Amino acid sequence: MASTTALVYDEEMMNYRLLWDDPECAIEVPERLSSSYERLQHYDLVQRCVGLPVREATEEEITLVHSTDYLEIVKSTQTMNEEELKKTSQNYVAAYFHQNSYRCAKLALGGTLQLVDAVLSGQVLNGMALVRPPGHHSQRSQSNGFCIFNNVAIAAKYAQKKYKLERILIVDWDIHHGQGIQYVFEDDPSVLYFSWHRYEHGSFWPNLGESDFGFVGKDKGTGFNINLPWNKTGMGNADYIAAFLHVLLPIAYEFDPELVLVSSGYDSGIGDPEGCMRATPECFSHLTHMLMNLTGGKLCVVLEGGYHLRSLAESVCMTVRTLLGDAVSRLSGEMAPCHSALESIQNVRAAHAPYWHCFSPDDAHLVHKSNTAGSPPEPPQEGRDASVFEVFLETHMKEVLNSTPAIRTSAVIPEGHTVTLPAGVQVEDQTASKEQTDVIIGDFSELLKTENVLTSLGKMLTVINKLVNKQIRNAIALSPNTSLSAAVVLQHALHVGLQRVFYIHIGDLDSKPLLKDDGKTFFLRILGDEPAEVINSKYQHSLKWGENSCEGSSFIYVLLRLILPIAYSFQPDLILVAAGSNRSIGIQDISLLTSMLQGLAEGRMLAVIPESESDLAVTVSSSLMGFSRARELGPHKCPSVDCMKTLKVQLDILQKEWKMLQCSFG
Ligand code: X5A
Ligand code: ZN
Repeated sequence: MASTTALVYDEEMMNYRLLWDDPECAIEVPERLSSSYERLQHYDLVQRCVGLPVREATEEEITLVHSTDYLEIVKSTQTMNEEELKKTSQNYVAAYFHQNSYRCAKLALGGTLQLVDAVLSGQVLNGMALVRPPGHHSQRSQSNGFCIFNNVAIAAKYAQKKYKLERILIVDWDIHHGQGIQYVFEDDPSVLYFSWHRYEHGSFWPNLGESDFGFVGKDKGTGFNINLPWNKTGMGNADYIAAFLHVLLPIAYEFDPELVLVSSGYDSGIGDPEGCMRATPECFSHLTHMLMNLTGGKLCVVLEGGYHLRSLAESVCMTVRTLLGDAVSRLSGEMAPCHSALESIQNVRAAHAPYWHCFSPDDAHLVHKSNTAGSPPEPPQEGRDASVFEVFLETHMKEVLNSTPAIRTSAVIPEGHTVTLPAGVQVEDQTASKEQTDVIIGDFSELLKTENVLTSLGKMLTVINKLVNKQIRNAIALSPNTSLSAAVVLQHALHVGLQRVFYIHIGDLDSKPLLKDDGKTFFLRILGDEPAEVINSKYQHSLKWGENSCEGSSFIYVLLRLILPIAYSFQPDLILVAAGSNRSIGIQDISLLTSMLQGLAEGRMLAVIPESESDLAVTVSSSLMGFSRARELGPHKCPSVDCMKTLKVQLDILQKEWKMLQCSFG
């Protein structure tokens, strides 16, 4: 399967601009495209992508969404003088036309469709279209909010028609509500539309009642339109990640799309004069990564807004890097969603509880209006000028953009053992120095009986050293005793200076890990239904997720609602996943776990797998290589009511410590 990334760009889309004075439209400038493209070149990202030419969209394609009357009006702007252009523009809200607008709008749409074709024909895995004019505000017979043709809405119609797709997800992370997309699909259950947007209780543009959380779609499309209004400015990384984990992703996995389209506006990023939000560029890596595990990775990202040129360009680069499979950078800032974000998240979950199994009836109580009295103070507004953010981003990106290791995945395979791992996995044959192995032998002498075990442990230590030095990104180790190996590895990782290790053990433990409650390790054990000794403390948690009490393939809910939020709160610099016998979750779920967790710790992960389990080893290593992107499993089942109740009890306890678990403020 193709694992390449397409990039659609043509500087011809810079050939139109605002000709008269209009402060509202002045921010939508041609340089939005060139500065993004130049930044992509600066990071050597352009050459790593498959360049796709744009083309003009046909009239037939345009009229998949727009009326012929409107098409004729747009067409007629080609020959208008400035006076006439201005007059035509004034018939619409926040719109402007230029003699080249029609041509550029056809290229923007055609470019978007080129990307859809490349992804759905299997020529590439995913891609991004850098286009203008944007699309998500335009409507059947109206230009609106700088948008002329609705690129993403038409792309969805086109994909349905040409490739007979039955379920398409549109994720609109632009800071404005894409009301144009909502109107096209509001009664259509085959297209799930998610949008978050600056709303401020309706006082922010486009000031529509139907942008609020209570609008969930209509007729057959009821439940398939998700609006997450932000009622305060200053939303940041934690708020966006929480929105994905607690609202979008549970529904998205339940919906099980065949294609994901992103209305990718970067006016939701820091420094943008429209959005006034605070998400830093690497946040878009995380958002992108979280969508790459749906649909087997088929993801088309299409530019919408974004008006702070530097912020826009850096965020575009973070998106493209992630599409290419580079390691996801660590998120900066305190990982706790703000009060107002939690209020919005709770409201949208409540509004959608009747339509989606992933939300329990417990979620169904509404908050209605915000009760500002007594709520904690919000962070101060960023009322500073654009150059302040320029300076911030200059230093910030240097800290964030760490190099991706040259080798993606290493494997430690015991002597005399044969297993065929996916192409590209590098077998480790170097054992750690005597000094290093001696330290370990000291601590674990009783357990280290055979030469074989010692050699293979020595190689695991080498692998940890290489992970720390960024020579490799992740690794798999086959082991005769996974608990012991994990304990040794953990000890060594902390010894060589890692600060926080997130350790997940699935199934039986042959030997107890030596854990200190010093905050350097978070230990999560996933057990089945059988009785077992359970110790829970701040940094140790046992999760019962058995096959009897919790049906198969519903594990995604635990992953989204419990494991990832704790991991995001804990901010590990290594992820250790070990599997023992008597596991209660299947191979596909383990692969989903390792795929999603690669968004943390800069992708630094070691998976320790029992040596006898070749199938598991192959699946996990292909997840580590970035090949398997879940979604060959069919729709995710929903856990039983009992199971959800058990989960809820655990969440209530844990969320006092781990703020990213919160999805309500009550
Ligand atoms: C595509 C986009 C914004 C329009 C704002 C009008 N449009 N005030 O971001
Ligand atoms: Zn926007």
